[in-house]
Amino acid sequence: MKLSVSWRASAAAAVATATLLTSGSIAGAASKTDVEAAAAPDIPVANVKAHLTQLQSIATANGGNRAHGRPGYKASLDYVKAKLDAAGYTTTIQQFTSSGRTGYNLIADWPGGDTNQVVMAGSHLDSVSSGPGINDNGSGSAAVLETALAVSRAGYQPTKHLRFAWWGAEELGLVGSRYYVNNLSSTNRAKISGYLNFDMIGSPNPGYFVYDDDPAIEKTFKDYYAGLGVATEIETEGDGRSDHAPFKSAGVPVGGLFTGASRTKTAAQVAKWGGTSGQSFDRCYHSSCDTTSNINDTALNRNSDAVAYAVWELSE
Ligand code: DTR
Ligand code: ZN
Ligand code: ZN
Repeated sequence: MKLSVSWRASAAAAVATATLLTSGSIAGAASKTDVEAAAAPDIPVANVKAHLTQLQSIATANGGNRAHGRPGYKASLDYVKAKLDAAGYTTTIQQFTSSGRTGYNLIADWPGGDTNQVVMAGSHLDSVSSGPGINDNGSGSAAVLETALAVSRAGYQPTKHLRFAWWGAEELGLVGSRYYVNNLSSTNRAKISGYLNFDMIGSPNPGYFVYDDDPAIEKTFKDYYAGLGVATEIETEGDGRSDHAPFKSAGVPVGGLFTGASRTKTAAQVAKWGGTSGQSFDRCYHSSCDTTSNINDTALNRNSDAVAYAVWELSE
C-alpha cells in the first residue's frame, strides 16, 4: 500500500529524464538499462497480512505454535512452498536434525539471472513454542514471501540471480541458516553477493532499525527510508542474534531491518516515530500474545515495501 508518493514519483521522473536524454544521444544508443530501470513495486500490505492470517490459523490448529519439530512448523513451510511453486519458483527443502527433531529450510530460486551473482533475502519461519510467532517472525516471512510473489507478478528479470529462503530452528540458535551456510561449497558461498535478513519487522510499538553491516546494503535501506522521510537508527538490540550471522561469519555481505523486540522505546524515539515511551517495542516478544493483533500495520507496510525496494535495487 502506498502511503507516500514522494520518492516513487521522483524515481519515475528520474527514469523518464534518463530515457529522454539517452534517446536524444548517440543514434540508437538508448540502453536497455536506461529505458527499463525497473522500479520496485509497491507491496500490497493486505497480501502480507493475509499470509499472517494463514500462519495464525496454522498455529491455532497445531497447539498454538509453529515451533521447530512441531506440526505447525511443517504446515507453515508447506503453505509458503505452495505459493512459491504456483508462482514459478524452483523450490528446495533442506532437511536437518536439531534436538532430536527434523527441521527444514525452504529455498526458492527465481529462474534466470547471473548465477555467479546471487542476491538472497531470508527470514526464519519457526516460532518459539510459547506462541504463534506472528511478529517473530511471521512478519519477515510474509514480507519476503510477498516480495517473491511480486517478482513473479512483475515478470522481473534482474541481472543477478534471486534466491529467497525461509529458515528453520532459528529460535534454537540459528540452526537452519547455519546448516545452509555450512553446507555450501566455498565456490557457491562466494557467488552470494549479499544476504538480506528480515526478523521482526512489524513490532506493535515500532522502531525503524537498519543493520549496520555491508555499507551498500545499509545505504539501500537508508535511501528507501529517506525517501519516505522516516528517520532510522542503527540496529543494536543484539548483533548476531539472527540468521544473517552465519552468512556474515562466512564472509557474505549482509544487511537487514528490524522494528525492535523487548528493549524499551525511549522518549527520543517516540519523538521520531510516535508510539509509547517506556514500553517495549514488542511486549509480546516470545509470548502467547504474539498473534495477528501484535502487528503495527504501518511498520509492516513500510518494511514490506523496503524488502522489495532492496531486492530490486541490489539485483538489477
Ligand atoms: N533473533 C530474534 C530477535 C532479535 C533480537 N535482536 C535482534 C536483532 C536483529 C534481528 C532480530 C533480533 C528472535 O528471533 O528472537
Ligand atoms: Zn524469537
Ligand atoms: Zn526472530
